[in-house]
Amino acid sequence: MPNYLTINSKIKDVYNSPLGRDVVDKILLQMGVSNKFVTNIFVRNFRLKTLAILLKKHLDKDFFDTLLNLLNQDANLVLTNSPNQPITPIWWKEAVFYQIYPRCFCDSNADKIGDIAGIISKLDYLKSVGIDAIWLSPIYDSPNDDNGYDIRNYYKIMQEMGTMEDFELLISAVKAKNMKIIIDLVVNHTSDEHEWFVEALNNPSSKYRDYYFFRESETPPNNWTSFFSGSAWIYHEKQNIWSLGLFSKKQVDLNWDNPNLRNDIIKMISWWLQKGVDGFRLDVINYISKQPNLPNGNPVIGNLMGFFGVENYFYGPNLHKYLHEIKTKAFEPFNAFSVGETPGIGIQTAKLLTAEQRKELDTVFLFDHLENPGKTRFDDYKYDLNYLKKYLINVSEEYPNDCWLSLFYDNHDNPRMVSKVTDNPKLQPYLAKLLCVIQLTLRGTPFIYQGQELGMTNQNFTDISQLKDVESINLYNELLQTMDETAAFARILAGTRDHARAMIPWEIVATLETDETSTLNFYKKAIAIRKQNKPLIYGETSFVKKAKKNYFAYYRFIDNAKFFIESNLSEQKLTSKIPQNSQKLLLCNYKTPNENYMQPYESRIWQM
Ligand code: TEU
Ligand code: CA
Repeated sequence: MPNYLTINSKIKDVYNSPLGRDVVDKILLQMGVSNKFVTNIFVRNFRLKTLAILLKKHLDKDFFDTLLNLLNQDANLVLTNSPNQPITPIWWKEAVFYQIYPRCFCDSNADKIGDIAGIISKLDYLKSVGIDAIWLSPIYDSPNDDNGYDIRNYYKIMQEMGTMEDFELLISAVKAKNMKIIIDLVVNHTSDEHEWFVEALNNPSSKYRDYYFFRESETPPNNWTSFFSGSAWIYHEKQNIWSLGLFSKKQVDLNWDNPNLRNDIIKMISWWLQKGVDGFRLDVINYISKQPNLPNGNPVIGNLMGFFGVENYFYGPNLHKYLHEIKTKAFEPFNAFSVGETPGIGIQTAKLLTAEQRKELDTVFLFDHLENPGKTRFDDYKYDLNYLKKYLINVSEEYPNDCWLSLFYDNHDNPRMVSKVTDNPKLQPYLAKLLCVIQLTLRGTPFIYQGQELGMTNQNFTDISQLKDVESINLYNELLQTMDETAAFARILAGTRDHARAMIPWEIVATLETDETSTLNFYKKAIAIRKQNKPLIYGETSFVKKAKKNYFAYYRFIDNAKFFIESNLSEQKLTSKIPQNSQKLLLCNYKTPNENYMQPYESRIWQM
């Protein structure tokens, strides 16, 4: 019997279902409230009905209907996690990945745009750092409204980046160095210049018409909002019709409920695998299944999340089915690796998306550690690393052996983590190394974002004209309706994606390579240590002194091979004795550890 939740269910019943727990945790995180609130014995036994009466001023009936409808979607889903099975060893669990955002990685022909030839010229460098696999952000043909995340032709290379020949050269150069390469797969939407869309828009009887969401209506067909400001609906004047686009006005969402679309996507994936890529990073892949008939978003949820409509597509009714289909029909025949970008997904549903036996995704990028509770990317605040510690302990302890974590702090969509934590330039290099230690010694695949290994920090933008990103520019214009230019710019500055989209300063790398104390050399050492010691990859993790503020420490071990990793998360000295039974200090971001305390952002790897 499926376990349906109703208005008579108790909070604890909701919290006991994977999706229910993720949704409740997400709401609390968004409000900046601890989840102790729900685990509290008194609240646990509240019925939803009681909650509805108590909170009727804030939460209407529609809120509970929406919530129950969403939660009951998974009622028939059988949990198969078997936490104690041994880990299946495989290359992508052992690999250190490196994300390249091609536009600003390396420019080979002085047109100020990074390109494929530039990437090829830096493979020796990446190899010297210890990188095993590359994830390439989009290099497909695109009008670049969103730097390539708006694809015009899945089978062509963007002119500015080079040719298909260059790309094939890149694949063989990567293979020759015994490395792997995965590419971005952007299939939640295409560019409005993609031939499918052009045809669909202009010819209502085209077979591509149903590849997208078209609606005739006086006003936007529903209240969904775009991640890049305004309505999620794009009006096409000439045809007097609307199409759905959750991102920019030139990115149109695909209708995955159409089996022909799915077949075309599967064909395209297989074509790239045939060419020799080793797998994919799947852009906003959890958004591909939309609630039928695209119902209005609940306003309470919309206001809480900052976007209207999300509950209708962040974990849609056919998500598992469609992922299973691409896994079995496209990825599996090539043993291809898949990492899903899944904004809004929590730990419990991530386990459903990545449990080995369920055959959906190999791993996912989760985002709940990128901001402190109650904060969003555009808030100007100092990130507290004690929250990162809490999050990493929780997710590490929750993940069973048949799921695998990905570990990252930086990517092309976020300001640099180092800058979020401190703006003290003297301490930033220590912090960069501390973050490096944590990323390379926990269980999970590390994804290093270009420049992170150089200790890169945020840019010193002083004027809106310096920003290029469509999200920043749209948001700035939206903010001007309610605040002055100075206030609007301050908000944009806190969160703009352009911080991570600065050219890599190759001219300083030679100096960093010869400087023994550089962040770059520290990364090289940390990666080498991880590779030489299997317990750091597959070993058990046991966290210690969890309650000690500003202190993050854990053992990684297989049998008697044991490592101890400890970090001071604060800018102050922290009282701490050198661990007993420590055999050897493998790595530390200070010259010599003090017997009685740790220095600001000090981090150490001990062999026990
Ligand atoms: O990002 C998806 C996404 O939802 C966010 O993580 C992103 O930070 C965005 O700014 C939301 O406010 C992916 C890509 O990584 C991003 O570069 C693209 O712009 C986006 O999808 C659309 O393809
Ligand atoms: Ca170039």
